[in-house]
Amino acid sequence: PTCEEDGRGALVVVEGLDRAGKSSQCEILARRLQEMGHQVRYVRFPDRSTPIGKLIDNYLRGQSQLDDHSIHLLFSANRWEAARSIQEDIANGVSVIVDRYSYSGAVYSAAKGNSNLSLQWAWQPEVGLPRPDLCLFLSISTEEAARRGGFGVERYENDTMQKRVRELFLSLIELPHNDEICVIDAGKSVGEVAGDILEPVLECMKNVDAIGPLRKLG
Ligand code: Z5A
Ligand code: MG
Repeated sequence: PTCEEDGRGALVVVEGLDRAGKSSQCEILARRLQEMGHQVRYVRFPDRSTPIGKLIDNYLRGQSQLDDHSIHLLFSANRWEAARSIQEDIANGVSVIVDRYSYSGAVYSAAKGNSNLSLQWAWQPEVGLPRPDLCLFLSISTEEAARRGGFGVERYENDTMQKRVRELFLSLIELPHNDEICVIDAGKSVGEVAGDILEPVLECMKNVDAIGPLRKLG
């Protein structure tokens, strides 16, 4: 009964620090929406399956060295290569749930210790990508994240980096034009967080035709 008739789908992005539970929540959300009769696709960035994604994967696993600008642009290119299919799905009434997007892109590059990439510079390649109708920011303290198991072996998985990432995320959220951001307390149980997420997502899906066509990031 809740199947979209001829309206467009919604673009819902899930962002947050490491181990905030983004991937777990995206999976639960996609499944729940499907069970409710909605058409949904789950997309995650980086998408390590494409040729660009494989370069990113090698870099993250420490198997290649790349200039900071270069890897930054690869992360962005990895979103651009998916942009058309996201737009098509949205136009066809499929809602797209995205695990990490442009906010991660800008923040992780700008947080790097000895890089001189500003947040403004890092945002520029994102301009023109499909703009989320809703961005859920899963907020978690560094202490709670630490309780969810130690860091993996990938680049960026260390305390200093995580602290900078957190500060930069918070500075982005406070920008007045970022009205699509909804902060979720991700320190609760998996089930509670899933419940808190569902409501704003359903609200967004209901209102998406009032927003008009999918917008572009500016
Ligand atoms: N990166 C970048 O630099 N530029 C970009 O443009 C993009 C990304 C897109 C890899 O990303 C790196 O790429 C990442 C950012 C950078 N760097 N770092 N560090 P990724 O998305 O592939 O990272 P990941 O390793 O898949 O996921 P994650 O983000 O670290 O985790 P998560 O998805 O937020 O959490 P999870 O996998 O759902 O859960 C983590 C654990 O916590 C797991 O054991 C769960 O069972 C547990 N968990 C989850 N929720 C809960 C609750 N509520 N309570 C208790 N335990 C929980
Ligand atoms: Mg994840």
